[in-house]
Amino acid sequence: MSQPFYITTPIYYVNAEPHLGHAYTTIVADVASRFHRLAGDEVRFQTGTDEHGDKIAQAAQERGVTPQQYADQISGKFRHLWPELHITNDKFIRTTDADHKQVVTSILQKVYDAGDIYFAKYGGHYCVGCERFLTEHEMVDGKCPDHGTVPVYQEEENYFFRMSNYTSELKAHIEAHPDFIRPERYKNEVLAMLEQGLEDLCISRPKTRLTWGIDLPFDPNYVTYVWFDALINYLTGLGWPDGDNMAKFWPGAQHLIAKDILKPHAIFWPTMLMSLARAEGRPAQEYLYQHLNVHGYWNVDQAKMSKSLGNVVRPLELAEIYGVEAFRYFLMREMSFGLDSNFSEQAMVERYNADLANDLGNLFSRVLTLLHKFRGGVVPQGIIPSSEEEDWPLPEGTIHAGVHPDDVSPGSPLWISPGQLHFMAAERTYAYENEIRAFAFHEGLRWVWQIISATNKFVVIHAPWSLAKDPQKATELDQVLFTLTQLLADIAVLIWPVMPETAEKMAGVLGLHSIAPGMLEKIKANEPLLPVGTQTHQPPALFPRIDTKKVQAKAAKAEQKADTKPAPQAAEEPTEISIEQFGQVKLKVATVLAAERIPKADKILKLTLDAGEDEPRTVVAGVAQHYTPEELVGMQVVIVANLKPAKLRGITSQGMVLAAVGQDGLCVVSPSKPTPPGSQVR
Ligand code: ME8
Repeated sequence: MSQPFYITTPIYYVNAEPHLGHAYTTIVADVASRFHRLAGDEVRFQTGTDEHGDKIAQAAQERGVTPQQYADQISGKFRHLWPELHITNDKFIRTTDADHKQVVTSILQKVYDAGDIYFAKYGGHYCVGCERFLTEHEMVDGKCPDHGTVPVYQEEENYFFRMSNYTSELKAHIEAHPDFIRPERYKNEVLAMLEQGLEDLCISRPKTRLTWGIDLPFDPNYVTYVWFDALINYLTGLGWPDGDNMAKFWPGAQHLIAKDILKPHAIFWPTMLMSLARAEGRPAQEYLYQHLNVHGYWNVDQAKMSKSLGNVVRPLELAEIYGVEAFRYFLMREMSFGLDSNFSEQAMVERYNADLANDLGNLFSRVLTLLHKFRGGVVPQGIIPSSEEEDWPLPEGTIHAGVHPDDVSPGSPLWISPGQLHFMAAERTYAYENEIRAFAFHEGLRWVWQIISATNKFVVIHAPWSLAKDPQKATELDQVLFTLTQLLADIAVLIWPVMPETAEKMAGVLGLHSIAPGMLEKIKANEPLLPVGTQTHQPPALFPRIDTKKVQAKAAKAEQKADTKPAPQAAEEPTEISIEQFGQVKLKVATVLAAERIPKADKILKLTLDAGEDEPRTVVAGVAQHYTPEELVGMQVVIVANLKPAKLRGITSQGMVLAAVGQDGLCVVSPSKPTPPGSQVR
């Protein structure tokens, strides 16, 4: 049944140019939108830019332009990038749009009139990077864990939103709707925050400090706090309060964000919506969004992307080298939605060659070349048999029907009949659909690649070139080529949300006019997409192979450059150090979450450690000749936590594991009793 689907990305700050992270979120939203269009749903997809607040005012000031000029310039960069990445948003919203200002003003007034906003004095630790006050609990060693900066203590009179009043109502909603926030790990994180209790939210900034914002309707001396302003964009874009789109799309609203802005979306926003519902005398359920979908962070070459590390990935540069389609595919296939992922050009090239050039590209050109060679490029007579109807001749020594499609894994010696291949494609399409609906894109693509592998195997098993030699086998050859061509059409439909241009190119060559709603249903129902007699065209090379040697050489050169930086002079070894000097070394307990061998390195292991921090750390340790990875997992170790990161074999090591060097070899230092990760060692 067709359902309206409303998806939003965060509105991005205009203090920095678009990078890999922004591109990923927006591509995910595009893939989800395209999938829902393909499934016949009515879709609305919104993205945009967040333009008020301290950060933008500061960035504009540094460049000597007005905040509006600066916002216009950077917002334009985002707006122009999206079509280049084949993004099909229906709306691009800016928080400086007049209608948005109007909506924010009106919601503020309603919430104020209903008694949920009050005036009070407050002192707190303000992080400009986060644009919010951090609680003591959130700070690590007195710093913002996300920005590594010391928040500024500020005391002033401000307006506050009674967020704390909604703590139990929000908790009850999350518990009653387990997929309100997904994947589950983020739901648990939010429940833990609620468990600690909520403070009220400061929602104003005095104009003496900041003028770049929307005026509070009930006090002209203040502007609205940027998050209260920004979150409301999701309603403005639908024409709140009574645009047609509001009634149609808001009940199915889905937000998409990365983990960095979980708290504003999972706590500020739903409590704001609950308050708005209360102010209007409506049940909160009518205003709460349907799902918050949270993904992890992209790191680059194992390190956090940052200007200072010079590793910020610009989406267009990659798209220019590898093509937009391959770039979109890589991002969707590589990241397990919800977890962090590492970006490297090397990995991208490997996936490109394996999945796109070898599996998909070869299959496409191979099948069409055979079809042209033996049947003039015309889809021959054939059927999609049900398993009962199928009476396919058995080659000697093979196992026949009754084989479950799950057993037909690439490389297995099992036989696949045409009926089984079609049946498998239908089954995998159901699985693909479920995964994409649940935002598990990498899993969805895995199912599609199983179809591609099985089809490649089908070519080898049935060897059309041998069938063609025997005139008695003409009907068999027809059926094999019919099945293969239908499978190419199925695959084109399934990859369309991720690689629309490639899919349309494939469809055009196959004589399928367009990829349209209803096709997914046909594949699931085992109905052919291509009528018998369809004339196909000669296949173009979809994904020419990339020379990995060239990419490796480029990476080696970059690494060499980094390694040849002059080494610091070895200082004369002091015999004694002061307690202050020792105090500079931060030692911490950490638990080994994972340990992996590193190809072509027999002395070192890559360890993933829980050091009681927001994210696990990667540390490269020279213990491979003394411990197996399995022995280390679960073990507690002591690390030097403030050692300058160093790159070893292309991996950035964020610390050092302590070990005693005895006569019998090396022995990792471990606390004598289980100790919470992150505990200091003194
Ligand atoms: O937070 N990996 O804007 P922002 C994955 N204006 N995704 C990343 C990423 C990375 N390394 N870096 C950024 C804001 N992103 C607010 C939002 S919404 C009402 C206001 C993506 O420009 C990801 O989607 O800092 C993340 O949540 C977002 O960019 C943050 O964008």
